[in-house]
Amino acid sequence: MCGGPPLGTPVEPLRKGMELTLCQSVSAFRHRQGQILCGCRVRSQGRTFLQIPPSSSSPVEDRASPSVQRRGAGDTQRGLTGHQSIHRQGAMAAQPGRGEKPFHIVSPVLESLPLSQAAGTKVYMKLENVQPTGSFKIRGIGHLCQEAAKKGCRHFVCSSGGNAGLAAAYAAKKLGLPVTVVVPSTTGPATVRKLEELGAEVEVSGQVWDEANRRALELAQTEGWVSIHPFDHPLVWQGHASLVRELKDSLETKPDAILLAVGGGGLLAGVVAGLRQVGWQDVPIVAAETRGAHSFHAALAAGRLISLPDITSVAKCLGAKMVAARALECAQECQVISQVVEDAEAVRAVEQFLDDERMLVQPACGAALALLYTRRLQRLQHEGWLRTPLASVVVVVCGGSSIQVAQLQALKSQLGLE
Ligand code: PLV
Repeated sequence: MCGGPPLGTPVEPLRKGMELTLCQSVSAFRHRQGQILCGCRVRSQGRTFLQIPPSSSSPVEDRASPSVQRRGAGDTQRGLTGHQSIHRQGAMAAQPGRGEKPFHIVSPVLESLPLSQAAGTKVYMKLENVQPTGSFKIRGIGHLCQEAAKKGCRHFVCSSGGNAGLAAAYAAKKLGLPVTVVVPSTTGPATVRKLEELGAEVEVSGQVWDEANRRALELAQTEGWVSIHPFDHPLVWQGHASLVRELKDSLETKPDAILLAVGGGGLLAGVVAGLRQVGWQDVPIVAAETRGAHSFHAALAAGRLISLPDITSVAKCLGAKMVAARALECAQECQVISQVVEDAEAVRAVEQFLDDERMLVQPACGAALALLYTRRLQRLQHEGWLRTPLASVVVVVCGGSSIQVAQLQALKSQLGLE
């Protein structure tokens, strides 16, 4: 982590009525309405500045050291230990494929009229819900599994809220290797069944993902077993980065923002890696979480990694009590605007999206869609964090397989939405 000015150092207000303070360690700003907004670190005339959103006139000088300390690709990560580790030196430079076909598909990019109407700007959907196993996870997890197999892995073990496990099971089946998926008790029986149908051995351990992950790490001590982390690994980010390269290929112009959901931060890290690869690192990212699974928001507010006491949100697939350290680094490298939505907003967004686009996604994905349906973009524009007018934005429809119509109904009743 870089050293930053002490917490509370005043900076010039962006707009009348907003009280901003620099957070320690990360280039984040706080203001009254509970949002966290981050600026890019930029260099000018030999000095480092925090670039603040477009409508603000004066950049704020960052008195932190210009060299941001980053964890090297070879450092220890959660999910890979000792002899089970894949050697990750230079992993970020590796391109997926290298003569071998990845497991994900090039997903469609479609303009959505209902979402565009709701957001007041052209909205493109990157449809990751149509990937094998129903979410973006196959991009990064598939890539990590392929690389691990090349290095002689004999058995995968993956902790998961559901979707990472499904991706690992799918990849393992393709690679002809056994896989154990450890899920918390909140992962429903339908998902466990799908995992078993894909040939995975399923173990239920703990009530939240973090507890399941502890068990997976124990199992990963077994000779020949490799831990497939659901979000905290450079090869996972590298695999997810393909999503942005596809966007660059299919969109005529650079979008004015990318909207996505954050759980442990793997998707965020992948999108940031992809933005750098295609030269789009100035595209702001709006990162959505649900309240009760808002570990990224909490970390930005504190300027360090924070462990939430519990996961109380219904969006269990966003339920990592602590995000990956890389997620915080991403907020130093790009403009990342963190937004917390209520469970009810995420679930309503799931239902509205089903009506509008005839696709059923998990509340984890509903969190990103809720940004559009609840006029958050307009608010961010009004406050100067996003440009006005916006030409177009992309929402990553991250999908999720752990949802059925009956479950959506149950969630609505649970949240009093009927
Ligand atoms: N879900 C992980 C972690 O769960 C899993 O094991 O499936 N959208 C969907 C549909 C997801 O399944 C997830 C992650 C995310 C978004 C968030 O992605 P991340 O973790 O890369 O930020 C506990």
